[in-house]
Amino acid sequence: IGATVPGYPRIGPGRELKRALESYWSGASGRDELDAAARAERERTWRRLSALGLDSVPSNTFSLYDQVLDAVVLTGAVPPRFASLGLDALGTYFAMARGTGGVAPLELTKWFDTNYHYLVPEIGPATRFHLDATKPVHEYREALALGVETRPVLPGPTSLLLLSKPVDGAPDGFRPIDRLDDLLAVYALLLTTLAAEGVAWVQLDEPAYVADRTPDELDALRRAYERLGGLTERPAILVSSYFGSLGDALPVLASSPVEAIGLDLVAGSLPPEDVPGLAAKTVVAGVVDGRNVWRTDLDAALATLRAVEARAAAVAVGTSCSLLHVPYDLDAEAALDPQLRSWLAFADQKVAEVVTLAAALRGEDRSAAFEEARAALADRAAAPRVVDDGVRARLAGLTPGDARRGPYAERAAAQRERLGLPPLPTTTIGSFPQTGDIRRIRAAFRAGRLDRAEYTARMRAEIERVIRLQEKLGLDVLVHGEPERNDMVQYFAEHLHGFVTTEHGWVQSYGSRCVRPPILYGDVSRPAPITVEWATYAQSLTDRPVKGMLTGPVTILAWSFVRDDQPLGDTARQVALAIRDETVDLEAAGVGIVQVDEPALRELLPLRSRDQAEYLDWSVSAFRLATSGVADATQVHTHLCYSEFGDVVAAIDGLDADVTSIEAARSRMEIVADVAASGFGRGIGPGVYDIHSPRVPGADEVEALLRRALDAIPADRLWVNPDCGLKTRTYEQVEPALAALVEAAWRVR
Ligand code: THG
Ligand code: ZN
Repeated sequence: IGATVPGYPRIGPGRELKRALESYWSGASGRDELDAAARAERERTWRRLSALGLDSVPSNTFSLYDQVLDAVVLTGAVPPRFASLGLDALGTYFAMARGTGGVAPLELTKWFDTNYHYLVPEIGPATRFHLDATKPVHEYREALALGVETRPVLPGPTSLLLLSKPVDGAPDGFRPIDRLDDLLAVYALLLTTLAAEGVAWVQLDEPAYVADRTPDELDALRRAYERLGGLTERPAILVSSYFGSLGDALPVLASSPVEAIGLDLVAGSLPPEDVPGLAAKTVVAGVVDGRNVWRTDLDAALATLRAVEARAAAVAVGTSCSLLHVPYDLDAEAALDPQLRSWLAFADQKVAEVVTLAAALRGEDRSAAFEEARAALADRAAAPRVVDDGVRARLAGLTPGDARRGPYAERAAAQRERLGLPPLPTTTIGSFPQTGDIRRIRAAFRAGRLDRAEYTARMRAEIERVIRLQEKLGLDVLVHGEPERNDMVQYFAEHLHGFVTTEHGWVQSYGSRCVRPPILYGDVSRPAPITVEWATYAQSLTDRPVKGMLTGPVTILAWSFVRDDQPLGDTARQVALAIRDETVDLEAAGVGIVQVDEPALRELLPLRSRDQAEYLDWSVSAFRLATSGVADATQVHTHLCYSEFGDVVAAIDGLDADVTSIEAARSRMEIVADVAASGFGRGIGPGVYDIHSPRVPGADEVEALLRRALDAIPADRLWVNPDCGLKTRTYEQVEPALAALVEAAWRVR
């Protein structure tokens, strides 16, 4: 295999695919334009990866929406509600991704601990699997016609089922993995088909096995690869893993008949020396970090490769995971300062590192590249701009008391006195709809077409409009609406020291949606107040309390590229201090409620349960450090945006926020009972309507949800709010929905 990567970005270096998709969906362009854009991106990728010198180039890593959705089509597991629409293949595909006229799309969920989201297949006892190998076969031929022999990449059968959910109405106890044998028949046919095409190697991804797995699930892995490995007509099989160590799954694969195993040696560790069967396998050693943007320590990576060589029949070199999670090319960042640039590697630079390492491993002289890497690493390690002695001293001087507030009962009494809110207070999560007008004003200001005074005046006019609307609707705790922010993490990163932002560093989040994660390279501090001016202006307009809105330290880390030269917990405490400064300044400016959102708290939870307690410890401490600088009478809110709380319910309590808002509408308030049963004893705002859907709820419906919530939560601790921020909705939807929310709260009061 030599030098390779498990995957590569596909949205296009200039987001060409995003534009082509959105244009196609809007009806502005047709099928031919979409196909041409997709073909161009595939061709560009294969030519680029060949030119950079990979020995084995992947194919089928392209997708019009999501690689797991592609596998639904591959295996025929299209749920009947889409199959029965009578659409063509592409129409059915996008219906599963985005829904259509009353038919709900597949559920979108987190791809392991990354910021990518995949579509969840729905598998039931009646799902009829059948092979549709059109896409991988077509891409293989397409690349071959360009002169590039490729290795098709596909989700492995066991991970595909473990990432699926049972169809609605499946019998109790049914698990998608129960259907493994039927699915294996399809994969067997797939491998035979690929062999007939002349495919030499196929890559089957089994990342589900870097998380804790039951003996039963390990046995499924064993059965899968005994069956597929035992086929007589098949390509050589590379089973790829990433985002951690395979643990008990490694001996299972090593003793199966597959030819090669891909290991993540960045998030995971070197395999033990005595794994039975490993000495007969090729190991594709993922020594170049596929998820972060730092230049690789080539000496350390080469040493790791030599250690793998001692344990395996052959070693190939790869990135730790697909490069989907990093931007394309550092060379596109013309404005990036040269010193920082010399420390970084984006996808194409990582491919070059892989090629260099493979050559060095073969004994070729690559000393110039190694020397350059050494010099850049030494420069980074010694760079004054990475270290801020003031921040270090401040952290060193912290005591446990600095992350503790007074007893909740005393805080609650002081806040009641100060805020004078009614029972079941009504509020929103923070953002109001981002109209085209707001986006244009921000863009004009960034481009220098609007001066600061004019920009401030326009933003203030928007804030005033949003405040008056909330007063008219009768909400109790108001927000300024966040018109000045694009992406919340990018907004804070732009205002903090220790971060740099990119111009073109887009990374796919889901479908055509991208984010541009900031790069956190040095000690973090806050040079000046960030949100105080907007919040105090909003408060000056009204007698009702206005919440100050901030993003928490864990979320800022989760949605940035973080430094790898110190423990994440240390970085979190630095960010926490910067946020803490902002909360204290908001309080001093007369803001009585501060909300610090942590929507990504669940996202960074380690995949292995043995690592989770340590994570929850530092993440919860960072939040508390960020929020404990204010007086008892200042009310601290937080918002967490997901509905799976099982693993973190104790941590929510540990955050010690006075009020926590959570997603609850889609589960019809079931989650509230779980939270109450955990002993949670502070204010809670279970979302009473689902903002992810354009549907407007009625007051009766919201009232019923509130009455259900009151079964578990006493009236003096229940808040009334939507599920999440209103940024993606329109005013036509938001106004009647909030009116219904306020009306329902009045009835229940
Ligand atoms: N910010 C960041 N990460 C996130 C979210 C976020 N990860 C989880 C979740 N929210 C992902 N959701 C989205 C939703 C919308 C968009 C991206 C991620 C989106 N992006 C614009 C686009 O692709 O057109 C670009 C936005 C911009 O101009 O900055 O719409 O909220 N960091
Ligand atoms: Zn949310």
